[in-house]
Amino acid sequence: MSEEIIEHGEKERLIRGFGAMVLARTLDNKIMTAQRQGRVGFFTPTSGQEAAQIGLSMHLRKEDIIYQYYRDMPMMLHMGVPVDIIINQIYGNSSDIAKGRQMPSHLLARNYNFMSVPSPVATNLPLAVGTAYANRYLKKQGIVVASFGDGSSSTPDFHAAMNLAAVYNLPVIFFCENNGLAISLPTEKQTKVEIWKKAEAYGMPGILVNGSDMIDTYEKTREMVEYVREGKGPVLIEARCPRMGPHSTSDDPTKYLTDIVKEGSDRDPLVITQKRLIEMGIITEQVATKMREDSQNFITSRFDELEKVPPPSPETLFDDVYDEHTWIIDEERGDIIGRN
Ligand SMILES: Cc1ncc(C[n+]2csc(CCOP(=O)(O)OP(=O)(O)O)c2C)c(N)n1
Repeated sequence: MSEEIIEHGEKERLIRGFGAMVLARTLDNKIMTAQRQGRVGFFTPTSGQEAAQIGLSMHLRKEDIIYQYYRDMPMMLHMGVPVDIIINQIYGNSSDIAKGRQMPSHLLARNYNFMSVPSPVATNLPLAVGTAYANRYLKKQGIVVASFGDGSSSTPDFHAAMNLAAVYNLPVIFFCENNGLAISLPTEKQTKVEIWKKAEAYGMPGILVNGSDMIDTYEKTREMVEYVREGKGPVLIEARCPRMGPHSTSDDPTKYLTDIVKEGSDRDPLVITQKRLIEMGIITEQVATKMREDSQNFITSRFDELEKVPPPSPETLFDDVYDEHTWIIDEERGDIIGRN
């Protein structure tokens, strides 16, 4: 299988994918540290889920639309969303495309087809289905990806979205990043059936992949992506990718999780993927070390630089509420910036 990949001239793609994994991990660690230093407010770390996201997104194209969830920063980086767009949102500063108004860590990048992350989990799934329906009606190219965690599969929105997508044969990839927990609740305490198996109940194919291995995910999801692209209907992919840290910067995982995957251990997706790439002769140990150093320097410099960007000015709070300001808005705005 792996030799097949090299023969197809996909070396560059694998290197790029691994590079995005390294970059994402570096940024993730940087944001976590900065949050502990009081420099940013809140974050939902992505460590442990890089290989799953990037393994899938290696099949995606620019025209595809992603309804991501709050742990998909690695996928965004891999799909070309500039680091600055992400860091500005993390700071919620005046260069933030969401103007500092979005819930922290709920990223968006509309120009890169990444929709805004909603806080109520799984509400992105029906939106993805609606978008796929609209795209087909408008004869637009591209497929839609909707990602979510294992806990989100217990919501009514998951079932409604899966059902509707299947009934209408819509081009949607339901991508479950099963990190084993919904905050502190283990997967086995919220569902009796493995998540990928639920596909059958709705009449779509479902598969399970090792989401800790970028190459495994890439190879095993290929057929599923092709199936959706060919207009055959939706699919459900479950990628197992154990969480490596807290749910968010607001909880202490040692209170509920004894088996944490440690960074640098042989269960760390970066270690697993790096080892495989070295074995395949695609990169060397030295190349991997250089990638990590370059990422570290790049992220540190962008993070420190963008910290200097001032917060949005208070009067911008009233922009975009209505097309034309009402007298109430003008009055409230006047209370903040001073009346004439
Ligand atoms: C509809 C809804 N219910 C509950 C919550 C509170 N909540 C926020 S994150 C979360 C855990 C979701 O777990 P999962 O879908 O497995 O994603 P993970 O955080 O593990 O990546 C919960 C329950 C919410 N945001 N929305």
